Amino acid sequence: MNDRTLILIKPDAVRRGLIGAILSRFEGKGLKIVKLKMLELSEKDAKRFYDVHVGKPFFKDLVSFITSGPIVAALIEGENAIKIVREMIGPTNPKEAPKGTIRGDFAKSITENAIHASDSFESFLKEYEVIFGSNKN
Ligand code: FUP
Repeated sequence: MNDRTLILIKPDAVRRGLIGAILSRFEGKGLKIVKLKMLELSEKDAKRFYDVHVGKPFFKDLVSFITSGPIVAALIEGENAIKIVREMIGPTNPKEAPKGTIRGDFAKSITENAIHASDSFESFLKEYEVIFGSNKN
């Protein structure tokens, strides 16, 4: 089955010139990039995107970081895409992320951790709507 997932290359990774290096990992793994967009998230969309974290101590810093500059969003397709891409990005905290994972190789801190990827089909649907929904260009 061809599954889909959504990744965001976060502002820290865009600022450090890592767009190509990160996207090429997905292509190298045989996954297809089927939609691609560079954008700046509004505060409203950032809060919708991360609504599961509302009320957590890191929420304010998370929203302020993700809106701090351009991001790159990609819709990625392939068998078991959600699971495979989560494995490729590694754990949230880069200190726990092994070398060879995207966060292990590129992330600087738990907030500035280079990349996001959907962790379930339900998250994917919500995140896709925020980034590529019908009211977006
Ligand atoms: P992940 O799905 O791996 O991106 O992790 P979470 O959904 O748990 O967290 C989303 C984002 O919140 C992380 F990418 C970074 C931020 N975060 C913190 O800043 N501190 C924390 O303790 C946990 C998450």
